[in-house]
Amino acid sequence: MVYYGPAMSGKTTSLKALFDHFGKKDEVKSIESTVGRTLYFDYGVLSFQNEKWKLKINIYTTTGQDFYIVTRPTVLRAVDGIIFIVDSQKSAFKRNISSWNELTNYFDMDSFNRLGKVIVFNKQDLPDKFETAKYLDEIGYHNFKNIECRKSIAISSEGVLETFEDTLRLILQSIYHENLISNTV
Ligand SMILES: Nc1nc2c(ncn2[C@@H]2O[C@H](COP(=O)(O)OP(=O)(O)OP(=O)(O)O)[C@@H](O)[C@H]2O)c(=O)[nH]1
Ligand SMILES: [Mg+2]
Repeated sequence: MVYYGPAMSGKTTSLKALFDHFGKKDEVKSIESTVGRTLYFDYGVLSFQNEKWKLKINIYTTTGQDFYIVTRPTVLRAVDGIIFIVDSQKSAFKRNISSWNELTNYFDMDSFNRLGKVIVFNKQDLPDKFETAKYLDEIGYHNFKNIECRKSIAISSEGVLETFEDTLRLILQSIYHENLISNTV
């Protein structure tokens, strides 16, 4: 799973809040500048298991800073699910659009549709937010498959776990439909 989105939208905060929920905040590895901006990525692993199965999920963020744009396709290699963190402030509207267009350009339509994707309107605690519908119209949301959206406040962990669960469900549904998981009893 990869957290993607424009600079400063809350990707690192979301990933850290997720790991904090599972008591694993200390296990997140970050490559950061001295002022706390993501240089390359943040990375962590979450594992879940019962008697029958074991699931290991590698989770990354990308850097939103254009100076480091070359690092983004590397992080996207072999991705199964994308959590797209939108900065909901009006002032960030255009940057959210460019970031989405950049993301879709890394894939052909079939591969992109196969990925589980959740668009997250973060920073809901702030005033001066744009309408989510306006953003979704602009990116042609209804043309994409395996996609959902929700809202979050990453600084207080609101919506972060739910987003993770939605993304995981979309990924597993997609894998199931591709017959990569067999329905054995
Ligand atoms: N008010 C508010 N601030 C937030 C929220 N989520 C993140 N922030 C703040 O936004 C700033 C950027 O957050 P980061 O998580 O570092 O953003 P990022 O997307 O990882 O940024 P880059 O790695 O530089 O692209 C920080 O000051 C966060 O505290 C939120 O839900 N509400
Ligand atoms: Mg970051």
